[in-house]
Amino acid sequence: MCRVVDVRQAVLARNDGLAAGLRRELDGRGITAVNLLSSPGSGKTALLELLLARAAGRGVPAAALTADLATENDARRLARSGAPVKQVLTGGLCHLEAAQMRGHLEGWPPEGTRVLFVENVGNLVCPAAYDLGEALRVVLMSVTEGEDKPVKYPTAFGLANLVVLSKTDIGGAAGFDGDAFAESVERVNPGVEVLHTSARTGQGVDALLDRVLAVCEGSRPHRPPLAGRHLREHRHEHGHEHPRDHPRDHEHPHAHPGGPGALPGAGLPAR
Ligand SMILES: Nc1nc2c(ncn2[C@@H]2O[C@H](COP(=O)(O)OP(=O)(O)OP(=O)(O)O)[C@@H](O)[C@H]2O)c(=O)[nH]1
Ligand SMILES: [Mg+2]
Repeated sequence: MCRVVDVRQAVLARNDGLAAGLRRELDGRGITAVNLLSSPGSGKTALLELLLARAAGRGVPAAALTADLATENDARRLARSGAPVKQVLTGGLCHLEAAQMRGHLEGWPPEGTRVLFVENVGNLVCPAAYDLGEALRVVLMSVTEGEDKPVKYPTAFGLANLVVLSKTDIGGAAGFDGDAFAESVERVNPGVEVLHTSARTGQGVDALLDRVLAVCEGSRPHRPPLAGRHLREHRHEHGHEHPRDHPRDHEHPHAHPGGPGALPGAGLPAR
């Protein structure tokens, strides 16, 4: 079991190194990368369709790289905006890695691109561990997924620079409890900004684009290269994260970060 953990940590350490290089490279090319994470179907592509169109409307050159296990459906949808779009087929892999990104960014996107949106594979577990050299990590959750998802997926939500609640147009029909959701987010990522969006009504899309452009313009700090390192420090044999001082040889049933009895945000890094 220890050997499995060692191998996994080595993979993450290698990814961290590549991501750091990629971040510098993208900075040098004047490109701000935005990593979009969510479970399948939360509305990443729908939101990106609008973001690309509105970026074009504001004269901001933007591109999108979208990852999928098996289809090119999302690239087809995004290409309708007229923006440069690339589909990455992961061939069954549940996340994107910095090495794959680097391969796809040779000579692409075109010179002058300012924002590169990266739609990760729909999954709230695997992609959270992999830094892609992004300047901003946005984690989405839709109103039909359950208010407790942030505490159930503390790594994904805890490492977000920005949380998006999507499909707010159907929040009423879904009986969504906004207070419970806000509390759940606050427990794993205190103080993180939460934007409400709807790809149907357009709610929140301009606000989200504003946040992205603020990072581009340097008026908001870039994301620190933290994901892999944090996870290496806190990952256990059974795949959960724990506070730094947590005993490694414990029995499993106990409070996890963000779980019952845990300190708010315990074990998760500052943004
Ligand atoms: N009502 C409503 N439906 C939405 C909204 N955004 C997306 N949808 C619908 O939700 C479904 C999934 O949307 P996608 O944009 O494909 O979601 P995704 O996160 O890109 O999915 P994967 O790439 O498979 O992970 C589609 O049927 C969309 O039309 C929204 O804001 N409101
Ligand atoms: Mg999609």
